[in-house]
Amino acid sequence: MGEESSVKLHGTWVSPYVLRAKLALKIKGIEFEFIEEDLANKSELLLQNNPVQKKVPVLVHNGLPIVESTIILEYIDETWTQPPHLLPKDPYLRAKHRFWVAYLNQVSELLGKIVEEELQGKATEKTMNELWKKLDVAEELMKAEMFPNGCPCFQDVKPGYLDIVLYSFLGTIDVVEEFFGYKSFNTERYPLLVSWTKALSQVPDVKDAAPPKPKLLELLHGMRHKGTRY
Ligand SMILES: N[C@@H](CCC(=O)N[C@@H](CS)C(=O)NCC(=O)O)C(=O)O
Repeated sequence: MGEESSVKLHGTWVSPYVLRAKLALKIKGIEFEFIEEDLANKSELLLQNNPVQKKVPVLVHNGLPIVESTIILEYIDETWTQPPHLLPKDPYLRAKHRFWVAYLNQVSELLGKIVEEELQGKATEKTMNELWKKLDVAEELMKAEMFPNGCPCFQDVKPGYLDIVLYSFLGTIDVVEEFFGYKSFNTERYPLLVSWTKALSQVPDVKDAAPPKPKLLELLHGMRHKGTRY
């Protein structure tokens, strides 16, 4: 399945959730058409394909829409069954990966909230502390549980489910921090998370799909001017 199938991805170049789907398709070597959406003026096709959330990403495979980035990643892995596999085979390991992905989703939402708060004035200390505390837990407990032997390396291994989700929001945190003028995501506090993110940023598929920093900074300036993300 998949060889002659039609694969379309509705998204925006800047969305971390869309980046997940893009990366999964690239890593699995699946050809796809990317449809850039304007979230301030959503297309009829997007509204038809995701009438519940009206959000991107939406993957349309042979005319069938699939929504929610993590569900899209699992769908891709289950539909195109050739290696590399995004999730491990072992059910217990799969469960662990899913658990940490669900946790990272909470962190990613907090980061989105901080950007929104910053654009409207200043992020509250409460939200900021919540973010750093959640990352502290990831640094300590995800490391102990998933990487007791050190940081993952991508010389011979392709990024998988957990890597994609982590990179989708931590990959641009340095740009966000630079723009808002702080530097808390550092090696001293987050040795695993920082080196893991850096290792991922060197992977060719990731380099290809990641939003360019200057374009991202320009967008943040425009958003600050408008006071909102969309
Ligand atoms: N939980 C969703 C989140 C998707 C999401 O928040 N997408 C944003 C772009 S980053 C969006 O489409 N926003 C449009 C809106 O909220 O109207 C996922 O993982 O796919």
